[in-house]
Amino acid sequence: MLILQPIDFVVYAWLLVAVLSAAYVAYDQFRNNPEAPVMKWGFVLVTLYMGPIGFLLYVMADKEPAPDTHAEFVRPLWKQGVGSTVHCVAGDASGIIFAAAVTALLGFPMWVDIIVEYVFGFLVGLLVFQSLFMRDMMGGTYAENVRRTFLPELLSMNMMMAGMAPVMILLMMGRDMRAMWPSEPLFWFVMSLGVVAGFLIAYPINVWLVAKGMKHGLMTVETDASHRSHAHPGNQQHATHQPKHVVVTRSQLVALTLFTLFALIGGMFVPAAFVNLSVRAEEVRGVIMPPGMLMTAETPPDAMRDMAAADRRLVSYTAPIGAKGDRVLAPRIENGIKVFDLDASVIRWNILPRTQVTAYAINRQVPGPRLELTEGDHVRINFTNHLPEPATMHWHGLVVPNRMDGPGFITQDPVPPGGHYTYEYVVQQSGTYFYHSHTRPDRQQALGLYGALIIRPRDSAGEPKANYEYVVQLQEWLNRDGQTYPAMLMEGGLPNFFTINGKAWPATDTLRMKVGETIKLRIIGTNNNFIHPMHMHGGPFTVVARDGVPLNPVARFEADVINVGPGQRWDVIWPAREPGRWIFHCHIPHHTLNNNVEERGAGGLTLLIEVAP
Ligand SMILES: [Cu+2]
Repeated sequence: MLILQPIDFVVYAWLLVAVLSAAYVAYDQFRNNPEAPVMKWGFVLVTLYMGPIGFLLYVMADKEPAPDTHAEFVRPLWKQGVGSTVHCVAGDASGIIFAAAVTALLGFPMWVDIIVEYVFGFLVGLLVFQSLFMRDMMGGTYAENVRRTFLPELLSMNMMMAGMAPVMILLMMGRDMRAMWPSEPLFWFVMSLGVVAGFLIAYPINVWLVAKGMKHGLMTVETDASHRSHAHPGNQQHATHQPKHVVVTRSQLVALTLFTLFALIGGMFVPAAFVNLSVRAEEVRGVIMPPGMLMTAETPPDAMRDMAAADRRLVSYTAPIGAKGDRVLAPRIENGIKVFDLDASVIRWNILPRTQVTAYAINRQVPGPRLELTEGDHVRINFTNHLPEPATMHWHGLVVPNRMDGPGFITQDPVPPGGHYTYEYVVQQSGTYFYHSHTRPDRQQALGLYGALIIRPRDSAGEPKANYEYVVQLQEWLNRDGQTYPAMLMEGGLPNFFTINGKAWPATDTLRMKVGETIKLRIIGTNNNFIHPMHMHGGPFTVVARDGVPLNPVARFEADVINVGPGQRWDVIWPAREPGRWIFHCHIPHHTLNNNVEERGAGGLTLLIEVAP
């Protein structure tokens, strides 16, 4: 049992208490309490559904406090109302919960679920719990009991569903849609909360029905041997056969029926204004949405899956805290072809010593491995997809045969989970490039599917030289409460962590050089959302290439800020002029914080260059 959300502690505790409470109530009812069998079963089921609340109701309203005091103890009207509601909830909720589980598994849209749940709850309540069980006590034929209990059952069920439906709909289709799927404990917790709401809403009308003799509350089974098998209503005044002074008028019943129908329709259909009831449980099973995402009645399930957290239950590897991405991947040479194997999977990755993200990674690192190539190379890249969704790889900026280009559904079928695709081409260019997923890149690239392609020219004579070289890959992350969502520049999707080569300051690399030496930074906009104005302290750099293409000597220019847009690459050469600690950082200050916290003077997109004299 993996704890994915703080609520999970509550869920597991609640379900455990519910099972233990129900076990106790079952033991005590059948062992000690002189209650009618139908009510014994009712309390056991209701305690299973309502956990500690069911246990509380049992002890306060039905459990005999001392021998031979049951009839007296259960006489007050409020307790009789509890008994009547328990009876109703036991039948109706059993039907509703069963129908909810089955309709979810059968793949019906949510609006069909709700209607099936009502019908099923009503039928189980009427045909099983009211008519069948009560016949034993009230006598008469089954048909007579169905007729007699139809109206009270209808009124009670309407109120029950009026309370249960909005709670189920709004919580099942809220942020954490694990609640949509019956194999998730959260589903049962939400059902539980729905039953509690239904119980509260249905309680007043049950009190009235009991007071008017139209329903039964608690009963005491007489200990006198001659009456042993007969149950009697705890409150004799509220027997089935109405005493003469209790008058229920036709207009009261019509008004009540209309009122409960109105409440029912409101409870079932008002939530439709807020959530998309055409969603089927299997389309969104297990997804957890970022806090603050706008979800309306029009939000399609595809959009929900797109923005959902990477599923931590699918993590196949946890990288060591100090692991680094962008490792150079050595090729196999087969018949003169450079062969690389790229494997995408879900991993846990530290962007800071204390901060882990759930990442879509290539070869278990973020960024993915660096492919160092030379102009003219014939390369073959075997891509294997171990992600839970289809993916493809795109070679950003390279001239390749169209079917090697990678946009999913456009040049190729996306590689399904567990599938493979072989990309093969001759490298015709040189410079700074990168690769990234081109199937749902808004999601997959944001979760980490990218890596550098560094291509040397066949003839490097004309290339501007530097003493050192360093690749800078930018990334934005949305990581909250242990969940990693794909960062998107929209409501609920804004990033709170930022990384250079998979690490946030102060975990980013420290570069070391001496005064008079130069370093070439190959800056890559591997991020999805922001244009990052990358700024160098300690004097300007010279921009020598853009998007992999060298600038003519006359076109090179000096600057100390370069705007790096998503997908853009800049090669810059910086001379170390003065000794000391010089930083290279994004000039949007929020991007140099870690979840809005400054650590050791910065955060996020900050790199330190230590220059020795
Ligand atoms: Cu920035």
